[in-house]
Amino acid sequence: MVSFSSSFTALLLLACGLGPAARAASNIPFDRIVAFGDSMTDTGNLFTLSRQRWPDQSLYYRGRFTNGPVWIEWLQQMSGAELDNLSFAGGTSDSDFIQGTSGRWNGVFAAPGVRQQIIQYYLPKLKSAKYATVSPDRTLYMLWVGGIDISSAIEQRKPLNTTTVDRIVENTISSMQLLHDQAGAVHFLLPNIPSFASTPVAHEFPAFLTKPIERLLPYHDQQMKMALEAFLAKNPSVHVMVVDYRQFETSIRANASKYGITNIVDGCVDMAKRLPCADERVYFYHDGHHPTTMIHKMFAHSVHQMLQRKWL
Ligand SMILES: *[C@@H]1O[C@H](CO)[C@@H](O)[C@H](O)[C@H]1NC(C)=O
Ligand SMILES: *[C@@H]1O[C@H](CO)[C@@H](O)[C@H](O)[C@H]1NC(C)=O
Ligand SMILES: CC(=O)N[C@H]1CO[C@H](CO)[C@@H](O)[C@@H]1O
Repeated sequence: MVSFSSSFTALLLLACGLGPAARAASNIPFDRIVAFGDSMTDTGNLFTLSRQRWPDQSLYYRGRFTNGPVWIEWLQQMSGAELDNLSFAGGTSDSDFIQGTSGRWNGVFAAPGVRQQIIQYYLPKLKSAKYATVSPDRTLYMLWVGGIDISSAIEQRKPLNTTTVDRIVENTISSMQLLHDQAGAVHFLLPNIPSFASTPVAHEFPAFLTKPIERLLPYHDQQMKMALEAFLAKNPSVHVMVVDYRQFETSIRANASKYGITNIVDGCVDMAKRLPCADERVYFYHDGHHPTTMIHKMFAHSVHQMLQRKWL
């Protein structure tokens, strides 16, 4: 059965309850979520790898790159599914393509890319008895790939053009194929690359640098869509849902006051002075790159609704 659910249309943010109501009783058609990606989804893997040196515990919540749980944990809570999280902050599509890193004051740590997260961390685990009972048909594979390839290319002064994006797309598809062939993965969830220009750090960059990056993001969406169509034609049992994260960001920004958000420009913590933030709830960004846990929760809520609608 071929089914391609592209959700590039507006994400509906129905009464985005942030209180107890957000913990919906209903479920998604999966028992398990396996997640690969970067700091948007890391729940402490890089923290463990860095022997608890990064991220800084005085400014971040328990190894998360924000002030509370990240979206995949909120999604886990909302859905009741189990979470197996292989995401590492700083993870690119493939460390052999571009080596991503994460760190600041206490050193810089080389992060496993998504390909390495699969080969070095996930596939070996599948051999253990615990996984014998897990059905691929009840498992959702989440891959959030590409943002770090782009930011690392800039930082490392590597070429950044459509050829770079083509490689990111190829690497993503090849990771999906690997999961399909080696783990029987048939359900994939793929958020697209977050906006770079709207992050607080981007304000430190000249527009001639950020504009071309923003232009590469729709190109990535387009190439990804074509590559996914080919991937689905080759692997007819696979289902893919693409989530438009940038559309989500846009709709939050456009309606910020409705959610009590008064600052969509700055990061809440003062990274230079290493001061925590007084009231995170009015900020979109926790630091120069990452949204607050409240934004994570809103995103999880949208994805939860999409999963309920689309996969049943
Ligand atoms: C991208 O940059 C690389 C290295 O400079 C170059 O080899 C490649 O041809 C460029 N691609 C495009 C589409 O311009
Ligand atoms: C802002 O919220 C309204 C509903 O209150 C919605 O119709 C609109 O699409 C939202 N704006 C954007 C840009 O998503
Ligand atoms: C919070 C959480 O679920 N963390 C887990 C993410 O997945 C890794 C790998 O399976 C576990 O070791 C973590 O405990």
